Amino acid sequence: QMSDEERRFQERIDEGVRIEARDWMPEAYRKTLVRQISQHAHSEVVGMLPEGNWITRAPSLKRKAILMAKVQDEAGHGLYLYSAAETLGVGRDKLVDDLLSGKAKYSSIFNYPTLNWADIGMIGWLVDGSAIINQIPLCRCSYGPYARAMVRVCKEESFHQRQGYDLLLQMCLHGTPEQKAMVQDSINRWWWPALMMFGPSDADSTNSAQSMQWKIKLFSNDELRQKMVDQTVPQAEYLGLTIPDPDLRWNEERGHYDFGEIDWEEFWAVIKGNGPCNRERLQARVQAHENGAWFRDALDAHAQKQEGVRKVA
Ligand code: FAQ
Repeated sequence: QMSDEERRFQERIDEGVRIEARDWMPEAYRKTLVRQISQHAHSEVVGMLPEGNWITRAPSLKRKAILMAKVQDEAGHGLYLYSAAETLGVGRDKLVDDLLSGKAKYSSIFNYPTLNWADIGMIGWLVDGSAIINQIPLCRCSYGPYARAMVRVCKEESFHQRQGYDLLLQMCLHGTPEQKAMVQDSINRWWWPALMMFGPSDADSTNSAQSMQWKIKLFSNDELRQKMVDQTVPQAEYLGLTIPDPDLRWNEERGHYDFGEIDWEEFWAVIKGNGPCNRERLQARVQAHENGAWFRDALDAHAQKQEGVRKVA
């Protein structure tokens, strides 16, 4: 049973009005946004780790500069997103604590290792590619601060995706047979995890119905996943790669590619903390936080000193 306020709120959403930080909103709307935006922010921050792993081993100065710029963009995305979450009345310290204690989720994809240089291109192509498909609709979602943050994030992700594809083009079309084999090995490992980024199937997506009613989500998990497959298969063909799915085929009737069943057991295991790199990723973040303690202390000390100066004046 909706209260009058809730009914009025839903009407505004249905009319396409953007909700702003000071507007009245149901507590559950606030909560689901804090959950999704903070998870998204954590994904950007943890997402720096698999790529950061290759900065020191990039094969040329040019590739190294590109990779460093991309990783820095991701730090920036994390910061915009934490700021968007803060407009909902939750402190950044609390959000970071929830990540470090293992309470908050971040995208499953960042719990897989980057084993070869082609993985860097594969992340740009498949992971940023999927991220864009998921995030373009978020630019039109009902919560203003989140929607606006997404506009800039999406522009930067498009550049990330292109650099990934460019890296793979170089290896596949102009590389040695060994380099091409490296790319095939990489897609064999990243294809299915990339499809899992879109979340559980619609039937198992507990948050979807409400999030779609509130226009936080504009498309379902399965709709976006299908879009990713349809868009990516021709690109894989151009690279001369084989997608590791024997059930993948064009369905003339549907006008879409059919594809095989995702290993949902693997998906849920990764989400529950048991993926190949979950422990390593979290440990790296905890260590980074501990190593930064002196800086936070110095900021506090400085703020207190300024406060004292102001009182005297
Ligand atoms: N990983 O009911 P639903 C990037 C959880 S892109 C982990 O369908 P929802 C860019 C879900 O939270 C990646 N957990 O959930 C980059 C829920 O659990 P909860 C980040 C997942 O929220 C590129 C439960 O399963 N992008 O970082 C995943 O309606 C390269 C049930 O699922 C975003 O976060 C998963 N894959 O839909 C950076 C986009 N899927 O919270 C560096 C914004 C589901 O109830 C390098 N987020 N779960 O305990 C979204 O669009 C949505 O949150 C979905 C999930 C679509 C991810």
